[in-house]
Amino acid sequence: MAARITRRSLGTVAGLAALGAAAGTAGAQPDSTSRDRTARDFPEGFLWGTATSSYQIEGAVNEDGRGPSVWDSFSHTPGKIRSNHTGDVANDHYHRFKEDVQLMKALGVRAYRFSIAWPRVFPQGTGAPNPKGLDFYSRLVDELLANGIEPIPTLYHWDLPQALQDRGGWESPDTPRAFADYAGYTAARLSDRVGRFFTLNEMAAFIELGYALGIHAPGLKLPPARVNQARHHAVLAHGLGVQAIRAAARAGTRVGPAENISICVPVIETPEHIRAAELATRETNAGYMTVMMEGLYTNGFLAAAGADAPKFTAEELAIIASPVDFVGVNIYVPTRYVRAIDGPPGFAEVPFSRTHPKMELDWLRVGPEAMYWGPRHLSRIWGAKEIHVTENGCSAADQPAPDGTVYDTDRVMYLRSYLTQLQRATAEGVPVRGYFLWSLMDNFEWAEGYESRFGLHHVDFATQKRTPKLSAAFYREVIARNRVM
Ligand code: PNW
Repeated sequence: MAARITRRSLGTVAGLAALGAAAGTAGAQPDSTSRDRTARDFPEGFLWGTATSSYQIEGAVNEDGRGPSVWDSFSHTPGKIRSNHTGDVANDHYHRFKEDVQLMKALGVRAYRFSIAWPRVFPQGTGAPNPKGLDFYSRLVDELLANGIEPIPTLYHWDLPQALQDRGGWESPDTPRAFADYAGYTAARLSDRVGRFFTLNEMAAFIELGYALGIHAPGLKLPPARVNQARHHAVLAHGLGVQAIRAAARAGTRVGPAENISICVPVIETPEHIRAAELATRETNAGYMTVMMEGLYTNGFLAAAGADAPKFTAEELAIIASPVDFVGVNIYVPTRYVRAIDGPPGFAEVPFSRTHPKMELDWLRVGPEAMYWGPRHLSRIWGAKEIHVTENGCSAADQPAPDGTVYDTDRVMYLRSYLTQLQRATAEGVPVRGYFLWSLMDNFEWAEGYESRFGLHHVDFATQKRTPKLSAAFYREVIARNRVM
């Protein structure tokens, strides 16, 4: 019998424990008879996971031979990060990873997406490897496997070795090659236990925010031609990385990107607006997903760039479009709503209403249907055969109640509405196979420091105490029952 949850018990920590107990007992049985199946069920074997990244949680920035990254430099530059926070200690995950694996186990996740810090493996970016750095990830992999959780590393989540930045960073044509060498080296040493790798996380974000807007590391505001070249090097790194991993890792190792696509949502779901949304999605991702899937820069992209277009060769385009085993996409927002228009380009943007709901950050506009249209566009526009939602989640103004628990009803509402749309995609046959909730716990939210909280677990950064929020109890139920709850 599931623990009985009363209105009174919900108001206490014991109440949250009771919610957990329900997931651990009767509630843990997925409904299996067809009579019980409803429009809320996910396909059998759906891969439920959670996600984090190295610089956001590890800390231990000077330990075991790790070299500095662009994020160390950036966060130590006064005025770049809210309250001048840094990732020096972060969640101290480097020392507490076993405890954190137990948090995952309690959630019931089947997979964990984490990232490997390049400057731990190659402190100078290239040259001599640092075996102690890779050893940390090897121990993490073992701990996950011992707890029945599949480790799925991302090879680059923005912490570029500072030594490579000093030689031009993503503006340098040598950086994609250096990434491929590091990716091949790392995959070769983990692929006895790791079967899937993601290459780079959100090329669109680290290039636009770091090289054009200057609000992320390395803090540059470059003119368009140089941004376009850096962007080209990022997608080239992805392609070279795919090839290097295939060449170096155990046969059968699977690999794909973890990109943040611009999702254009049809303002009304009529055939003509849907068509417009597809055209708009292809065009607005031209520098990233489109070139990776098609091996070409669209005419629209090249025309808009004009003399600022990146320099590239046909051979590079073929590398960028190296076949992948799956496509990972981070989905937070409907990037834009679009409608059909007569004449080129066939779509027009519909502005957001001033009162369009958003979560705790300005860019976090709520639009659950992005979770349906994102995967569906990948499948319809580019024929993606296996899709993973590599991130989804939100920050909220979490306030621990007097009992210490965070009752993040808004995050639960956000997740429930997005998962409902993801379920819709699976029910219509869109091949979405996995979902990784961002994030396991509150962490260093880049320029927002620790003040913006995305976790299923609240973290008290003074004591490093992790406490499950209401959303953790919610996600545990979703996973246990394999359905939207
Ligand atoms: C992603 N935007 O970043 C990253 O992959 C994570 O490291 C990060 O913590 C998470 O989402 C939450 O922000 C993004 O401005 C940063 O649209 C900015 C945007 C999107 C994603």
